Amino acid sequence: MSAPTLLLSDLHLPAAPSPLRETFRSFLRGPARESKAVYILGDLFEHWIGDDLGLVDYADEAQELRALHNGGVALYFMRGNRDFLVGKAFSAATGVTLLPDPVQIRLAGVATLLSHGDLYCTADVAYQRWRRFAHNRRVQQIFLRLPAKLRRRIAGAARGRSESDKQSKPVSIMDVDPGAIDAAFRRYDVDRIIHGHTHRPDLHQLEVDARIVERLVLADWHPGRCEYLRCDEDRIERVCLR
Ligand code: LP5
Ligand code: MN
Repeated sequence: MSAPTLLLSDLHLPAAPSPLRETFRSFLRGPARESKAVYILGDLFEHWIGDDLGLVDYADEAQELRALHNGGVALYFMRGNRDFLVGKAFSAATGVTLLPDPVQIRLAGVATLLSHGDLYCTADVAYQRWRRFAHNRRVQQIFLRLPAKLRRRIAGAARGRSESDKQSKPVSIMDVDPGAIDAAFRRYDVDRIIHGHTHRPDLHQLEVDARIVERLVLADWHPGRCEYLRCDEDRIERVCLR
């Protein structure tokens, strides 16, 4: 039997030392080493405000990823809404291939669409407006040229604002929009979508144009629940690290 493919997202690893970071590194030294490919579907980091700073703050993880890549495991990273500024220097340092969002692959014999997931939260209009601004190339270039201290201050302000805004948003708008998901199934003609972001791990079966399709939501990590998805040729399972 061939080695499995592993998927994970929403670890939100802080820049300070933490048990979550240790768990991720032991994942890279353990199960990941026995796999053929690892897909990280965004929000690996609490936030990423430039490869120059991130590669220093997360030097240990970068080194472990590089060792895994050198050992022959294919590594893929899709940017999330916290780490959309991960760039080419990260890829060069770690050997990780950066993926567009969404991307189609064949996984466990099924035509699958991988996404971070925030794209499909279309009812969260304030977020989508922020997303368009923050994904603007020119805005990103200007931000990345700012001094480190100012970038950290802006990121802190954005995180603070996000946390306070979320308190007053209806929970439903922070989930994916059913219409946006249906449209993605049709547009990409896939039978399964795997995404993270919403922190609502689940498996949904739905009908699109008389086809039964699946939406699999990855779990976010927190102390006590750190899990990844293991995909073999004929089955998919969630595996808990601790
Ligand atoms: O991340 P999370 O889970 O808290 O909530 C998300 C949405 N929020 C975000 C914002 C990020 O957390 C901020 C990350 C900072 C990264 C560093 C980059 C710094 C700027 C770079 C510019 C190129 O993604 C949240 C969703 C929620 O998911 C569920 O889907 O609701 O959306 C919001 O909260 C958006 C707010 O409603 C509006 C925007 C707040 C930002 C205000 C900017 C402040 C100063 C910035 C100056 C450039
Ligand atoms: Mn996210």
